[in-house]
Amino acid sequence: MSQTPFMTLERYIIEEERKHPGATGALSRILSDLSIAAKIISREVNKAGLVEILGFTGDTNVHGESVKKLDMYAHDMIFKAMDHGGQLCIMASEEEEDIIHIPHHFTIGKYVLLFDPLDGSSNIDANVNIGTIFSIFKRVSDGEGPGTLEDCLQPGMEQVVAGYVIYGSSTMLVYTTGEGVHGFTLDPSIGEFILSHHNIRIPEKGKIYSINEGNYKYWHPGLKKYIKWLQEEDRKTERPYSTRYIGSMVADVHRTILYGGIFMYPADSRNPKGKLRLMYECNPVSFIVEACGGPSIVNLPDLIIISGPSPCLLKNLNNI
Ligand code: AHM
Ligand code: MG
Repeated sequence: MSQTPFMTLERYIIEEERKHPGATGALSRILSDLSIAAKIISREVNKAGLVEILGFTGDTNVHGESVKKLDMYAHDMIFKAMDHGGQLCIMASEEEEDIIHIPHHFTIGKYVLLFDPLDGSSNIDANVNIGTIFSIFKRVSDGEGPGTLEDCLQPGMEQVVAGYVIYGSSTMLVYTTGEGVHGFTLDPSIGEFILSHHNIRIPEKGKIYSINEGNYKYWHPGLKKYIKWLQEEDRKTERPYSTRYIGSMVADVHRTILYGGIFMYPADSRNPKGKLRLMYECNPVSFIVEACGGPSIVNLPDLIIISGPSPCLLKNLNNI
């Protein structure tokens, strides 16, 4: 019999809260509501192969009703799960241009939620991993009324919680409050997230690099040199590295955290502003990576994540 204590996400966050006597329980309630949205999205993602039969096409159905795409469904589901918990004053989503107010008949809280409902959504039809990313801040605007744009546009350093849900061979919720990163795997038979990865630490060294090499032609010459260097043979520095690129940031980052290595999404001459969004993608992922021991450099518009302190790699990166 395994000696590992059986711990659900709900129980884990309650026990964590007990360690902080001043805690109000607000963050626990937010995480708990988010986990409900994650379970519902996971259920629908698992049915994505039945898209023609069950909907989520983005087209109009035979009754003339428009059928939502899965990413819009995920957006709506998170909003519905979070709008009435009484802990949030404002939300913002990658799927909506404007900030999202809490309906006036619900209690307004002290926290701000930013989310990317379904990251990597171009992978849905191919049954490849996708994910939900979230980031929580304390409100900075005065009063107890609705939150403002100022609440949403806070620097990444002000995040109090960040996490992601990866919908893959199993569904996993990973989060941090800045003290340790913990992963919970969904057991669909009982509908609970169970603690499966306690205190994840990024390995000191990995052997995988992850970047969209189709953009090679447009890269900065320094970056081209660095990637070529990773591909060269050298026993001392355990090169060449292998390459893995899924094209779903949550999945690529999740692998980098577990196996080590490098993940990058740099800007290039064709896309000088880069692709990843600071508030919905780079900030939360960087908070998580740093909480599990890896440097994550958001040197806008680039995102670079490297496993453990590796002076050799850092030296080379500095030469870019
Ligand atoms: P999305 O939010 O529209 O899904 O785009 C973000 C995704 C990331 O998950 C991933 O790292 C990147 O886009 C992949 O882009 P590309 O296909 O250009 O490599
Ligand atoms: Mg995204």
